[in-house]
Amino acid sequence: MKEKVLLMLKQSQSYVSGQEMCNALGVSRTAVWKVINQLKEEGYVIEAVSNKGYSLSKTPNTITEYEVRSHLEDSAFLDQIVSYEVIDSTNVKAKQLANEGKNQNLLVLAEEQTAGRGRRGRGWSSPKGSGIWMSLLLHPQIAPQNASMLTLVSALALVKAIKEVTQLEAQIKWPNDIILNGKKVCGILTEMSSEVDYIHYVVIGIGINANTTEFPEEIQPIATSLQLAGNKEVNRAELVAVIMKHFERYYERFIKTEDMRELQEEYNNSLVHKNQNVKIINGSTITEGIARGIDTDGSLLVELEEGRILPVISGEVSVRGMNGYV
Ligand code: BTX
Repeated sequence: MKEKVLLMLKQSQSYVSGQEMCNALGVSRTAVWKVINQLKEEGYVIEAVSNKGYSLSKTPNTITEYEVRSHLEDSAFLDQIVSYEVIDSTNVKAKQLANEGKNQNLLVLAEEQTAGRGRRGRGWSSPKGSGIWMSLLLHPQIAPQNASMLTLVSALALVKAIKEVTQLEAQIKWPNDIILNGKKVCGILTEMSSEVDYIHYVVIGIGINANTTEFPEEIQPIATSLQLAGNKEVNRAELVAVIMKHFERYYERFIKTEDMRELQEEYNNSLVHKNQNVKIINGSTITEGIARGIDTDGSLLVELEEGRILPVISGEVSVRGMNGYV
């Protein structure tokens, strides 16, 4: 009902009368009035003029299901979108929904996460209203050992979408960070439930500092946002929709071969460390070399001093620039 009222307001060039809404929706005037008030509480600015009706003059910058849907082009890719004001973690929610038997492509969105998760038990700062905290639940019929490449596929979609929406040229820090001006603007956490040879589901968690302007002290040196980098507020719902559009395209190309052969070149062109010295940190072992790009299996090819190429598999390693994070 709320969505329908909103749609009528958005589609109308001027005022929509209360009676028109009652007729179209088959409800009472009081019911329409209640929905209008709910929308106002959510940040929609709606003018009510007697004898004319209602008119929408401002849409809030939110990532609710209906705002995201209003930017999605016709696509059958996403079966369901669910959005929350506050949640512990969208990845946890997506996994829960999968375990409850949701076997569709589903997107979970949240305005705020109270226990946002990074890799290997680390946290992810997810303050209210400024970022995009979302998880995509998929059921790809691919070999489980190839699923980690979905992080790379997602990274490509993020770079492309950021460019389309903000004109900013972000880069990828293999395997799971998106970088702007040497700082982290997005992180990706891909999780999976599988048997040895069969995937039950994959959850791709994406955290984007969209309009964040202040970060907790401990991440200030390494974190930035799209707004800080571009000096412009980002329409978050639009960005989510554009990410999904590009993800769908890259995903289709990846699924055909279950490797990165079609996407390798584009990926390597966006690699922040391409042809740069890097440190590969594996526990207490540090290996230095020059990052040359990814291989078709998604590993990072690092040229060692003696000329040998070392394929680095994501998982336990961290990649760092020679003088710090990038
Ligand atoms: P990561 O382990 O590579 O990065 C986590 C590290 O990044 C933290 O230890 C901290 O140093 C830093 N960090 C924390 N918060 C931020 C932030 N907002 N911006 C920049 N740096 C930060 C990366 O893990 C994967 C993160 C995925 C987050 C998404 S949000 C939606 C989904 N749900 C969920 O719980 N996680 C994912």
